[in-house]
Amino acid sequence: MKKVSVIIAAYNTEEFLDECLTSVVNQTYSNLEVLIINDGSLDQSGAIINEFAKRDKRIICFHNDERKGVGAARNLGLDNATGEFVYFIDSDDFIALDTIGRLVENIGEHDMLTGKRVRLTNKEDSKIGNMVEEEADDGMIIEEIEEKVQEGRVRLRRGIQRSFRGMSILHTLVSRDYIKVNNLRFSEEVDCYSDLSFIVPIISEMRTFPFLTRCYYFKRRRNDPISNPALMQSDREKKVLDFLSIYNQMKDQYGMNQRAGSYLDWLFLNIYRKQIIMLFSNQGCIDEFFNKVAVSVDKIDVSKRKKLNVVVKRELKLLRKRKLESYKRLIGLHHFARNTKRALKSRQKMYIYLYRSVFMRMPLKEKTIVFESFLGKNYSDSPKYIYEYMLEHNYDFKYIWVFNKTGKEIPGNAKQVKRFSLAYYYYFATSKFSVSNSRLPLKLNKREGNIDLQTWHGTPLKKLVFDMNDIYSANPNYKKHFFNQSRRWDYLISPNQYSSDIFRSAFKYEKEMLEFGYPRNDILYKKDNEESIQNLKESLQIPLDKKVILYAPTWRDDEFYEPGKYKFAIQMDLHKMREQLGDEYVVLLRMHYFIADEIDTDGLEGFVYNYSKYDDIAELYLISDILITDYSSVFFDYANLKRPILFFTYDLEKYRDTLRGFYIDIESEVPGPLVKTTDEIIDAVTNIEQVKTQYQETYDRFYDKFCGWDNGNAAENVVKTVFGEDVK
Ligand code: C2G
Repeated sequence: MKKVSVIIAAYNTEEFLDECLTSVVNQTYSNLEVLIINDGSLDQSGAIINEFAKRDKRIICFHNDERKGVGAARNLGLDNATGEFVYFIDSDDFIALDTIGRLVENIGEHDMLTGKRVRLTNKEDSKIGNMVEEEADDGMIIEEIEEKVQEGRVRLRRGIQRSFRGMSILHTLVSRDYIKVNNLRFSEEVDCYSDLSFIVPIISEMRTFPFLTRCYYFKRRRNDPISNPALMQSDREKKVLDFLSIYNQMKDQYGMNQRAGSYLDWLFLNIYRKQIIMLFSNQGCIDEFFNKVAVSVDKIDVSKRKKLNVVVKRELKLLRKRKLESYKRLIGLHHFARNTKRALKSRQKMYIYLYRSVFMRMPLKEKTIVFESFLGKNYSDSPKYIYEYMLEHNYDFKYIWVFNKTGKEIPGNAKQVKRFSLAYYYYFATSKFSVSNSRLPLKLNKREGNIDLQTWHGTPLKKLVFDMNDIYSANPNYKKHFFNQSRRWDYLISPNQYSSDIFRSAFKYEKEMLEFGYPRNDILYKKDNEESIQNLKESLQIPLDKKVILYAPTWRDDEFYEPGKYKFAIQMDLHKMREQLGDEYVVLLRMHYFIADEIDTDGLEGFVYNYSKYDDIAELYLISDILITDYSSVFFDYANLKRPILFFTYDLEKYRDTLRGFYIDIESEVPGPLVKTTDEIIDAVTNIEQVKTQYQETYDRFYDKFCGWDNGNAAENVVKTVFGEDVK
């Protein structure tokens, strides 16, 4: 049984190491030596590696005190490897259980053998766990059946066109003799593309690159390029500089070899189109980089690249002739042409084009404010109360409200614009102020002079953005986008000290925090009286002789049709509740604004009222005698009313432990019982006075911690701070 040296360089990958190392030590092929190089990690990676090493003698660890780079780390692994074969895996990836075994069995006389690298988005990770096992079992059965035709399953990929282009040293079993004879090493001068110095000599040597089907390596797409970027998520400048340096070096050394030369040129042109042009047109670093790029362009064999696009051809020519000014003009022209072409593709693209090239150049209107709440879904939340305070106090501003459906009946004479209409872009480009309770789309840019007031939309229970672990989020770009979008906030409203602390860490927010409580909760202090409540009940057509239970749950990250459209099925038996509570109570249903499912209330008329589409939940709080919720931030607001709250947490374990993680201990800190069944709900409602007494102390503590800043004046304080007292 031949020994395989598995080489793993690790730098700050504590979240993923366990999965990576588990997949290696549990390989069905056991004759391994696992060389792990902890390259000066600042997190718990070192400890995790040591833990594994304690349990498995095949693991050999190296700890660098300081980061030396992935090239040096892998070379250290190579220097210490003793196996017949070497296999590289990244510390944030993982492999199927039979991967190494199948590579060894099938490598035959070849010097190397590779298999399929599957790219994962974070969402898929949980599913893949099962798939790896299934694939492995399946793989082994087929192995037995196909033993005789094994050789046939090694496909030879021929020709540079298909084989070398996506080549990576990851997931490739290489004979160590071959590495020694050819003196293959990783570059230690660059961070990105350090494996080119390993790969290019191979390409110059080999005609074909053997590939084994059904042999899997899972490559993770990391989702936190801000606090913990993967190497290839480094900034574009660094990537380009590293590339140019290693490209030049390789081209000088191996350029005369036809295969290696052509591979390097192909790679250069790819990076030129995808990275360098972007660097020049978006970041405008032409002066700085022009000569460096030109030196590399000199090394390209253009005569061999017949299919080259005319535009790129012309650009390369100017680079070769060192005509900086003409090159700049050409890049500008191409940038313009590209944008115009894009603009003509759809109405939205045209609007964005006009937004960028016309509206953003118009003067900024000092006295205009754009308001938006819950992505244009309704007229509600803190933006509503800030707006109404300004109206009532005669502030001298022009107001714009963004809605998905315009024509809403709202006080004042605000102009209503449809979200993503031409007017929307116009007003966002030309208004000095914006007030919103969630992020603005990435395509809206901030201008000099713009002031953004971010109200946010709740005290966090569920972990947010940079406090969320890396694994369960819907979109791998979520953290990066969030970071960029939140850089434009100038003021952020915080409802309590607890939230201020979390916003600082979870949003990496460093600017001014407005610590006055939530404007959206002012109404809970100003209108908590019989008359207002009665009026509201009448306008909502709720029977005046019944008490009201409000059920307002949140959404589940893992149950969706598409981003922003989530599923929800009510888990309480409303018919049973009607039987047992119907004489005294009615139920208001209020789904989260992400929920797309229509709730079926057939046969429950007169008992269940669905107010999921109602604008402002604060008004529903006011008329409710009991709130039932789950992990939604609504209970932090509702607690201002000091009325009873039940937590219907039938899926607590999954929600807390798998999906999100909480900031507080829900079992001991929340001001009401956690109930899991309809019977428990009915029981708690029937004995609500007892529940109140039982939770009095917890409630008081909770109120002090989370509601202490709310007193009915938040809107006033916020408005005076941000807009001064500029009244008509
Ligand atoms: N909301 C509502 N109806 C619901 C749930 C929520 O109107 N059934 C409103 C409330 O104003 C609530 C806000 O939407 O405070 C945020 O809802 P959450 O359920 O807390 O969930 P999410 O939108 O993920 O925001 O820091 C807070 C977090 O960001 C939570």
